[in-house]
Amino acid sequence: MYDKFPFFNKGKAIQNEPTAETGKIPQHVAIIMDGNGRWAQKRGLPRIAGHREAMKTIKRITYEAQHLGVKVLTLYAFSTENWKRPKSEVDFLMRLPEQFLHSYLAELIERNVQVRVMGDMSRIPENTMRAVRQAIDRTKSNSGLILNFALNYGGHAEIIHAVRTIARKVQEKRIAPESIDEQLLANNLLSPSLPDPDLLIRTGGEIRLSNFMLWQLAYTELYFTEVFWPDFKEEDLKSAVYEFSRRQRRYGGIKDKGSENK
Ligand code: V0D
Repeated sequence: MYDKFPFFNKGKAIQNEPTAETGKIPQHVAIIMDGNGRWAQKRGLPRIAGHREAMKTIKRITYEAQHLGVKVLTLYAFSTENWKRPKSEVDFLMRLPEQFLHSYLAELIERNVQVRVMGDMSRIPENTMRAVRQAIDRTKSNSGLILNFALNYGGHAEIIHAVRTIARKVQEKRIAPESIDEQLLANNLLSPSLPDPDLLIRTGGEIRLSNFMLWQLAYTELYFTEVFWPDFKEEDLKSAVYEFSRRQRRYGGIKDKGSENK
């Protein structure tokens, strides 16, 4: 690994090492954590064993991202489509936020991580919400990495929600239709205060976005890997970040992001 990717030379500063300052480390990494059920089935375990293992990966990857200088990590934990799964699996999944926070919140606080959530919270069970709200509250003034969980999240639903909010303001004549632009729409999404993801990682071998952050991913570098999420290691995150920095370097000075189609 260190031979293939000299940037990550066991912390030794070498030329061209990507840093948060030179812009080669993605500020915002979003991850579709896929392959948990298949990871378990491959081992003859129930799917839920994969979800449990997935939480350990979240913890490890959060700290590695922080170590690399990533500022925001958004994780797709539950999509609006996931309600179609068997009730027993949905019930199990809904207990994971509580379990995750019970196991790791103290350590996240110690490491100055700020927990956030984006999605439609109206269908999330009350005890789950209580744990989530407490985590958000207890980490809200932390200044380290933002760990943003997409929970009951859907990209279409997010855009529809933004459009409704804007339509209401137009109806009330508080804004003119002509003043609706990209910035205004972005400001009404569920991630108004976050930069767009620089890098999207999808584990588990599927090569699609599955309704994740459709607006925000317009210019994001996409990275797909066959590795199942429970098997995704610190080295795999480094590989993705290395690939990102390589693509950025090739673009360097020629184009900036978003200029291709303008
Ligand atoms: C299962 C892989 C952490 C994806 C990761 C309810 C599917 C493990 C959380 C979590 C899930 C959410 C909010 C929060 C703290 C933790 C989580 C769900 C599923 C869906 F504030 N893992 N995790 N939430 N899985």
